[in-house]
Amino acid sequence: MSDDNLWYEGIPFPRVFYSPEILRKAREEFVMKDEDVVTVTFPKSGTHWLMEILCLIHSKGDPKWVQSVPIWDRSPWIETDPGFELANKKEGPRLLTSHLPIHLFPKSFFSSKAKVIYVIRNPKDVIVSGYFYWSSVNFAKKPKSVKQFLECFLEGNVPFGSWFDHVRGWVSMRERENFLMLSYEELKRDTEKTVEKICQFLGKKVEPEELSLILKNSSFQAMRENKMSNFSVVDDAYLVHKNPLLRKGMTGDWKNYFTVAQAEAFDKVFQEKMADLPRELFPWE
Ligand code: PPS
Repeated sequence: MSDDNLWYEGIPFPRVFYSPEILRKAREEFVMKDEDVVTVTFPKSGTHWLMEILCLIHSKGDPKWVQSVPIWDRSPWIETDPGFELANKKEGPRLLTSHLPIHLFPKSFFSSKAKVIYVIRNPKDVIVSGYFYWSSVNFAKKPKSVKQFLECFLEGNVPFGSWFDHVRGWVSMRERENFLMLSYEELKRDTEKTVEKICQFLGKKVEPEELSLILKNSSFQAMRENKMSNFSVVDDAYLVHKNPLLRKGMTGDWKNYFTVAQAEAFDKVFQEKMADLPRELFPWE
């Protein structure tokens, strides 16, 4: 099992499930359809949570689908080797997923009416979540410590590259009608209101009892227990620790891992790189 990253166009990718050929095809050849709904995130920002919510909105809260089909088959990753093939085979309105930065995203999206929902999360929590995740799987280079992962993160030397570039790129889409930007923090703070916002964006009406089923079946606890969403069906060869995905599911866990000096240094870089963007885009402390 490789313990390194794959580099493509100057960006590190996990070595397992990714190839230059499919990354090129995802951008140049993937045909986005007007009815597609795509979850897009920088890793560890709440991707799987949104995927589960979208699947449950689709099934009107009925958990049968989310409990019988692996999450990556319900909403395939456009840029992975298996996901690209599966997404191409899917008929009808598709749920799709991507961690791609905007400049590597399928070109066909930009002339389509397909909808993208982009989730951002406090990057300090993304770092902590990422440190534990990449240490627990055999997909990519393993970080040695939170400190080292933080340094690599600031250099953009982590899977999918620079968080700052990823966010800047996607945030530039925020005025588009077919683009919705959400934060992990708002999903946590008021899940019900955020799910209603998603339904409105999708033009879907859900009844109150359907909404409560969506909330119940996409909760942290329900997802942790759902073998189709909690990585139980991932081959053991890829895992160092069981259940690397649903770790804590909280906001502000960075406070347990960052030193005061590290937090201050991070805030300084954040200020320098993101100063020109409205602060309200980043709803965390
Ligand atoms: S990945 O592998 O990049 O796609 O990971 P991603 O799904 O983006 O992020 C994983 C983190 O999201 C948390 N998570 C949830 N939080 C609250 N509620 C629900 N239902 C939920 N599902 C996933 C998960 O616990 C990871 O965060 P950490 O901080 O590591 O716990």
